[in-house]
Amino acid sequence: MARILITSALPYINGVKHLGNLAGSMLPADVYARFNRLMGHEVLFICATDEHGTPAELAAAEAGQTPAQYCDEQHEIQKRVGAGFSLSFDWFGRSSREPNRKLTQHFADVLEDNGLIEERTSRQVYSVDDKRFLPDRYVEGTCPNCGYEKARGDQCDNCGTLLDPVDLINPYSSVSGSKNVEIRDTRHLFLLQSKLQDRIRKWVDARSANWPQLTSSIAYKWLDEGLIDRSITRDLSWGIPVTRHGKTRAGFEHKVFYVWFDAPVEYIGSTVEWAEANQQNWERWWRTDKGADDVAYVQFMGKDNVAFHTVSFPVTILGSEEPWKQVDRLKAFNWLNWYGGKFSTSSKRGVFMDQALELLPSDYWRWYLVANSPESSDTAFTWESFKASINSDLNDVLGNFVNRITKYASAKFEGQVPDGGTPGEHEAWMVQQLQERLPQFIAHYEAMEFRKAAAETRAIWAAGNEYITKAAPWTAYKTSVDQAALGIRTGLNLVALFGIIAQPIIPETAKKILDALNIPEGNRSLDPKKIGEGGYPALLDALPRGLPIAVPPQLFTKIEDAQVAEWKARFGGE
Ligand code: B3M
Ligand code: ZN
Repeated sequence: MARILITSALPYINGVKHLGNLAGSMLPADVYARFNRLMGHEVLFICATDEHGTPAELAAAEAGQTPAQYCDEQHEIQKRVGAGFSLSFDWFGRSSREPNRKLTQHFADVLEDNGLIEERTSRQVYSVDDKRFLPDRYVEGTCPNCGYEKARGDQCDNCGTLLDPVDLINPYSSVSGSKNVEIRDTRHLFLLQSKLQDRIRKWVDARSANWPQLTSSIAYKWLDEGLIDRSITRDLSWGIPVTRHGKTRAGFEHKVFYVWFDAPVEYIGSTVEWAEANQQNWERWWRTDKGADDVAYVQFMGKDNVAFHTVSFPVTILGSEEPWKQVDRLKAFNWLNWYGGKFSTSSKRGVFMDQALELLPSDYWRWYLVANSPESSDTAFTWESFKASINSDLNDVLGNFVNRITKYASAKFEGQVPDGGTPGEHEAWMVQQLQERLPQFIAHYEAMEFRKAAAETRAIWAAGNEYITKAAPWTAYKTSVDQAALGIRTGLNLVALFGIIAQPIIPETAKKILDALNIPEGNRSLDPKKIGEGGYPALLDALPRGLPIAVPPQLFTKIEDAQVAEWKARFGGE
């Protein structure tokens, strides 16, 4: 049994996330956590809301709330929506809580002790009309790289370049719109990343063999460009106060740590929250001197977050010279687009997580988003492919099979797993299919190839359909009840297996199936040993004869053209 620590990129607090955000970090992380639990491993799955920084302040101001009120409310909303999608976090924390504050201040202290932080005077955009400095998104203007006119101070949304607000052309305040801005001097803490350039490269070299191409190419692009010292404090009031050895740092009374400095620390902070709430030990997951050296740590995120996790956060961790657990495998995702373009809150393009749950059960979305995961390239959500995938994969291939077999068992075999019959060539064929496909299914998950894992899941369901067509118990019943019993018994065993392998992606449906078959909680995992060696008895004859079974409640309903037309009008299409 392995110990696996899984973190998803922390959803930012400023509003409910869209399906693209879900598909690119939280959902695959959840599927991977569920898969590993299915294999009997010890899993700790951690997430949190990322609550600091200018976007939170701006969103709170727009909502007419203080940042603290706004974050309290939005955290609850995101937590509820995450639960609605069956995201099985062991803990969903908040970067604004005490553990993250303490840890972040601790890292700043040790980094400074190690000569990696220094105070510097830097030039910042100052708004004369707003009487304040304008960090990050508080200032907008024209991107010096691509000419996009609404680039934010910290990053251009058009070309993706990370920016320094003073580099913007024609800057203006996003608080008031005022163009009456000037560049003034202000003191900030700088993390001397350039000093760790060689160490970070060696660290990446040692790990990148375990990383998908997308991850390592981004890491090397950053290293090749050269690491520059960066400011890790901001002129803001909402955030983690800047201290030195426990006391407010002189001259930094109105400053806080930069959100990207504290956000990754919350992976640890959230684990501390979990440990405190559950009388657990967080150090055995995070301190290699306290048992964490046998943990496999896997991170999930969209491609825009990769540089922060392969370069910036490692600077914090390695620079601390403390025995922190570091990431082993990092799975990054491309974009899920909405038809040809981007999801957009302002122009009501695309479905957001809360809206999705109002339309259909979470498993429909989970299935589609995993089966079409933006793994090797950007992909597009379309209602047409969504409908096709749900109606075919879930309704026809899985739902109908489960329904047909359980109904027939209820009607003809007193709602029990029937006895009788001798396995023959059809059963042998099915065993062979499973012996071929189940190891593939496991291998795809272990490689974190989610599309392939979903395709293999479907292929196993489809093979079951083919088996039942060959065995045709309904026809056999007319001449031999024993022969029919064999087909239905094998079919019921397939239903159970289908439910078991469906758990990572469609957990609600899987539960309905396994509950209907009275499979005890302890028997819902997958044992790789049984696959290779067990043959027919282990794979297709595991349910006790006479076990009472029920017809599960209807698993899926087909999506109609009329619904697609309505949703297209409401959420946008091509
Ligand atoms: N909150 C994701 C984003 O808003 C960011 C991830 C933090 S992970 C430590 O782009
Ligand atoms: Zn740009």
